[in-house]
Amino acid sequence: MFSNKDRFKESFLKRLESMCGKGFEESTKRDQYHTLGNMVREYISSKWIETNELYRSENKKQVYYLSIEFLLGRLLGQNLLNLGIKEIVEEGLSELNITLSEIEDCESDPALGNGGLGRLAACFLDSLATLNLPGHGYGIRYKHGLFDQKIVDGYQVELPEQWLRHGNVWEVRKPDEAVEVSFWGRVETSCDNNVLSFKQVGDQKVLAVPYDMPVVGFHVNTVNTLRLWNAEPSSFGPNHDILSYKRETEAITDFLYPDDTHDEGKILRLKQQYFLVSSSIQSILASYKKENSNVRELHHSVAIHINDTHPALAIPELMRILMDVEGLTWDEAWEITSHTVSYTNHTILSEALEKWPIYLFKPLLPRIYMIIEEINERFCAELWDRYPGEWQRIEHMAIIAHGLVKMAHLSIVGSCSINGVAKIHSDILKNREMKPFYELYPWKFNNKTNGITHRRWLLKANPELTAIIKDVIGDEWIKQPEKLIDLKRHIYHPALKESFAAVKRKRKEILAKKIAEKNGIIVDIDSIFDVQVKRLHAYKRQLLNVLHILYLYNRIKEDANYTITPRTFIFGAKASPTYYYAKKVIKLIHSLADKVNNDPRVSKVIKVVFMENYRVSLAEDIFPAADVSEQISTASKEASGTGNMKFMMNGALTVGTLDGANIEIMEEVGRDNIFTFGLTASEVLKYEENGRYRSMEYYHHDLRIRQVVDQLTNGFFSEDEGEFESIKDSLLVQNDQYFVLRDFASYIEVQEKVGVAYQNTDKWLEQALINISHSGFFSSDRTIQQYADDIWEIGPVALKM
Ligand code: GL4
Repeated sequence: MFSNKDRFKESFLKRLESMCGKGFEESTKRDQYHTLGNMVREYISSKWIETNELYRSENKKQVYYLSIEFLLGRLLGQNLLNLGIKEIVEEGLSELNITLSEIEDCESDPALGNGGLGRLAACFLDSLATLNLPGHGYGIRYKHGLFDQKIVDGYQVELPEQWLRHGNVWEVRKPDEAVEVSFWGRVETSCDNNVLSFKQVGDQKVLAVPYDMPVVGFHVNTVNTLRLWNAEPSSFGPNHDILSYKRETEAITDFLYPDDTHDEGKILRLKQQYFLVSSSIQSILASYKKENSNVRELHHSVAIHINDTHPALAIPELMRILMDVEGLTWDEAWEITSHTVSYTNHTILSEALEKWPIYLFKPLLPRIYMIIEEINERFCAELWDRYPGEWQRIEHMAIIAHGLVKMAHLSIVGSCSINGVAKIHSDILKNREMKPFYELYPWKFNNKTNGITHRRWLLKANPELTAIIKDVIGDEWIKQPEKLIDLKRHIYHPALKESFAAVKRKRKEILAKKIAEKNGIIVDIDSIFDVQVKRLHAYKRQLLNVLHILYLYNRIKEDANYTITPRTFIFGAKASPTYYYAKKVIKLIHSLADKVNNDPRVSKVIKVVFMENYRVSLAEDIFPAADVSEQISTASKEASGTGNMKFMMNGALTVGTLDGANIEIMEEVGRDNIFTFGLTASEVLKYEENGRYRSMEYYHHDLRIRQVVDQLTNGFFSEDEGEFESIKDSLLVQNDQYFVLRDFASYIEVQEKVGVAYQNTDKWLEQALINISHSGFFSSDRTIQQYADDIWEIGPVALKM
């Protein structure tokens, strides 16, 4: 049905009639989306089945990537691209007078993740399949993904996200593979022939039903699986109060928690975590046992990766099944578990380190708690042998201490590998945050710098740029992204610069049109599109950006001769619904936008735009249109960042601190092709240690700072004067935890350089092209190959094309 455009058109029209019961003329765009989606899914099925059969027959090692979030984004366009049938479909549709993008816009944008951590998991799935690696995702099928953001009078309002409202063409429900997950109850211990056995009794059972989604590799036959679990009442549920049992059960997979940088100390969140882990481990073992008789060999055939600590209960759960179900001894089970599980740490922010109070944990998961207690006792005994008398060290490293279960410690002790997500982050883990663990297990620690899939973030999001690159260096780079470096030889060719400038301009026009439609703001295509899109968080310092704009406003107002390269400042960010400060910053951005955009003189040279409901599909419109990428976190706080890579790949220049992967971007492109500023990570960490930073001094000594900080509360904004007082307090009363004022002068200075640099169009274009040439390193194909080689020890298993 996809062999040529005529066959496609014919099947499409036939299918539309049979599926929707109407002819093409009466059909809606959604009917057309459903028809095409179903055709594509069907086309995928045979490859999907073959891949699974091949994995079974080859019986090579496979990896299972457990993640509480998969921020997938829309799948139709990506699947068409990866299957190599996008052009045929486009041609066929155009003869029916429809465009693919109109149809794509009918697909909901599954937001089963918060931000970087969840999006990374989605990029990894794409790379695993493309590299023909046997690797599958396990996650949760949240009924409602991350909330939809509405802005009302400058304030964020959250609406429930409804991605399943019109069904999901990509998923296949597999009720036959459902498993039961136990909560509550108590553990009964019995002793037979000196062998202890444990049984959870009086527990409440929840049914976990898998929904499988195909993960299509790019131009290969591999189709891996993303298995998302749905919680449903079990037929072994209670026989009284059925309604509340049903409600409680279904609540487990109702909502995604809307924050990833906060430890959410709620019992429902712990239920979600165990639900994911228990169902996944049961499913992994069932599929292993189909082909293998000896569970003692599990770690030779299976790698289980935990994406941050949210799935850390995989460790005690695997122990439980190996001992209580398979009958292994503790030592046997531990040997297998600790060689099967590997762990990625994604943040050093202390508020994100998960710690569960025992009083919540133990009643909900009594057998799991027992196992963790035993792991802890044995671990502490080991420490005691190694560090006799060092009570403090042992207390600090223990898995259970002060009434809390520390998930990061459990993850380190029970894994064979612990990695950070950028060089500097991995170094901070080794030398500071997790130093005692590094001293104990130096071989476990390693770095895997994050990556992004260039198939979504370049090929799909920016087909215009893709075409230019292909014209100049062919298409080998698509399979081997490091070959993008071949572009570098051509950056001085006027023709390349011209065509890149034309594409950038075109994409800026497209974005400007959206901004005009959605925000009613007319922006200047010739201005610098300066973009900060990411979750709203104090450490990411959207406030620094805002204060700089306010400073520019003041300069323009005060000095009639002040000249500046015109700029459009574009923001996109969701704030966690309970994060008061973050929501205030969103309001502040809107108030600033009102001031700037409505001032006749200022708005001639700068504009401020906040794009509502930032999400994957919107990101695909934003990155290709950006000139400047704002990566301005307080050094040491952003573990890696991945937006930075998406901007670079689309030819934006970075304004950034020496934080996360910005450092590696600088190493790739060279100091001259990135704008860095601010404190270094070690300077920040030193300040934090010695407590010598006084934000008040910067406020008093720098008039520019005093003016913008005072404007937060002196009636400059038309709001009530108390509106932004808490923001001012964070800077002065709370001594500016994220060093906004400390980095302010340096930020102004580097931004001036950006303005000047943009005037030299030729050089700017060369620099943008240098960024693109070096972006191959940041493909998630490179990252995944490193995980496969160094951590999982898996190799490709490929069907012939
Ligand atoms: C994050 C980091 O904050 C971010 O820097 C990183 O790029 C991402 C993926 O590794 O993980 N950690 C958490 S928590 N959320 C993130 O986005």
